[in-house]
Amino acid sequence: MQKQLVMATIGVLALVFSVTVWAGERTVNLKVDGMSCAMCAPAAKKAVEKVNGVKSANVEGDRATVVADETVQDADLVKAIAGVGFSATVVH
Ligand SMILES: [Cu+2]
Repeated sequence: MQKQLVMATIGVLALVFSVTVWAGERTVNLKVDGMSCAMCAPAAKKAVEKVNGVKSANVEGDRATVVADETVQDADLVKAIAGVGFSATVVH
């Protein structure tokens, strides 16, 4: 009985741990249109980094690479970029 309880506890902990890892971070790649000068990329980067749950954003050329919490929606990122005047589409 005692042993079963211990095994069950370990099982639950393992499950919680794996879910936590799964619900961790994800990387989203976006194509950003409308960036016409050297100041555009930093503006887009800054806008994306303001989104709640975004860990980091890198913009190079017309591509943005965003590392964010699993809870962050693609639409949140697109909306943030649209907010500073560019149009973004998620690249799969
Ligand atoms: Cu610009």
